[in-house]
Amino acid sequence: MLMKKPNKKQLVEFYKMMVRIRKVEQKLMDVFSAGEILGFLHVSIGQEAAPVGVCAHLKDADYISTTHRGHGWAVAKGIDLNPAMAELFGKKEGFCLGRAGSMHLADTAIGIMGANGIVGGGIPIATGAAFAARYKKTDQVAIATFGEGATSEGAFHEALNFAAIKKLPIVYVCENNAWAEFSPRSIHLPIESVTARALAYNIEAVSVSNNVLEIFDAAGEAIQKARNGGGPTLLEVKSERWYGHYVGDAQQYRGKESVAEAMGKDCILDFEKELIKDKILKKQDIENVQSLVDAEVEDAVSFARECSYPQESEMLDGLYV
Ligand SMILES: Cc1ncc(C[n+]2csc(CCOP(=O)(O)OP(=O)(O)O)c2C)c(N)n1
Repeated sequence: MLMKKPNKKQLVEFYKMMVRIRKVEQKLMDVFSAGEILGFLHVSIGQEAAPVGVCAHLKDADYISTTHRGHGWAVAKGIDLNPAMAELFGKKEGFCLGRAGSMHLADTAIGIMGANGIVGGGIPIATGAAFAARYKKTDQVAIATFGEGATSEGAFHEALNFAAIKKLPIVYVCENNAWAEFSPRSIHLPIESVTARALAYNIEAVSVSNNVLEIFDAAGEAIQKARNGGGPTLLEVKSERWYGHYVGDAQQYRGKESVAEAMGKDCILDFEKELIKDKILKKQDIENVQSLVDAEVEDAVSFARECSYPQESEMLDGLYV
């Protein structure tokens, strides 16, 4: 099955979405460091291509489960930046009334079932959503996103086994960024690529580089196959983690060369160069996109700042037991 190539309008949209994710997270790093956001924050700077290439094929009704490093996926799935930012700031006007924050950010109205602080925790949730879609005979698909570290969790193996047996409409997207918390891949994974793990469950697996167009093609095929009843696929993206595990982690355990090497691989800059070379965008268009997105992000932060914190008297609202 050959994927239709994205048209000019789509290419510009991909670029804008990647820039939006980058700028949202750069801003988050600033406001977090200034103490405006509490808790932990994990950014995916350097990994923007995967959510954009995959979510370009999704409808609002399709499901995704994300991880502690999931802002990019929520943005690419179409989350409204204002209530999302309010949620990250812990404010009442946030999607989850300020109770979820970064690690549980959700918007179920557009299929974002939530980020997850439990490594591998979102994988069975997305698999359950895919099972529900199959049971109800809808044409929805589910996407489970996770890092390579999560593929050593039992939940990953149980979910893949179940999805393969039931031929569920799901795509497992592993962002293999070579680090799991403070551990390099070489000490926690006996293989370089996680595709072998899917093949053990008779699940087709594809590995692509951190290039939005390659990801768009591979994801398109996998999603179309899932919608047509062809069952699950595992898509591995070889991506780069630029910053520490969380914002504030100085990466003392990681050599400077490794950080410089990762930062030397910029999926946004690479795409920008391609778009200029192919005369899709001019330097001026790039600047326009950048300032437009800057304004969107500033608006979202101003909105969040003006929102209110939940009151102590509301603390038990929404508790069922
Ligand atoms: C079940 C569980 N074990 C351990 C942790 C602590 N922890 C948080 S993130 C992380 C590493 C995850 O690595 P990976 O899945 O590769 O995702 P990445 O951080 O690279 O995006 C670990 C061990 C946790 N949150 N949950």
